[in-house]
Amino acid sequence: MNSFELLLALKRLGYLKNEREKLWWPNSGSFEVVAGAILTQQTKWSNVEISLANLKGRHLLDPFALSDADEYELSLLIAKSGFKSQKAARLKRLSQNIVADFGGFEEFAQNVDREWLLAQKGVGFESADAILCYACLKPVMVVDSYTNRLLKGFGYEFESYDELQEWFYEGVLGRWERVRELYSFDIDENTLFARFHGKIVEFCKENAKALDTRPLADLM
Ligand code: 39A
Repeated sequence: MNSFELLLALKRLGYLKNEREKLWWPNSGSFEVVAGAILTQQTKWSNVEISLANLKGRHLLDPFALSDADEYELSLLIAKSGFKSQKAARLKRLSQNIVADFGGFEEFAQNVDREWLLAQKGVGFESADAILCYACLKPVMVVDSYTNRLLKGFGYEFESYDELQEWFYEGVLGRWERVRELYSFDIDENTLFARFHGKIVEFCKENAKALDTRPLADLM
């Protein structure tokens, strides 16, 4: 199997089922995704939504406002997402670095690279790629625990994050004309990878129980 065939299978099953957001991640292209990528580490997305709503209510979904926020107050607003002190400190420091190195979110989104993101405290491969794909709208595929789980179900074991990510790139970028034919609109690489990752998360969440007990071939 290649990643194009996986894309086809997920599309045939009807994913994305939630079409509210074209890029799947709510408010893609905004600073909110940067905050969400940190908050979502080791917790459920429903908890992140509560934290993000709290930050929004205090006008803190902005790198300048977060840079100046009181860290303790911040930790209370994001408490639902867990690791509240650590995440508050990391959010604040990341915001300060965005302001210091780029001067604002738009400049950050245009100019940041993976190396800069990976040098930030608390930003690993998955968070860096989520920020690149969904906040900065770059053609990057996010690889997470759902992705690993799904591919393992097909008997694939990858040695590293980069190797698994490369598997995704190879399978679809080498068949771009066929990818384009799957969509009723003119799809670009960012949109494809953003939605592809969303399909995987939706599928794994919907089939969480079955994935533990039944062969993947029965579900696809
Ligand atoms: N685990 C997740 C999600 N589940 C999600 N959505 C649903 C919308 N996002 C954006 C990130 N991580």
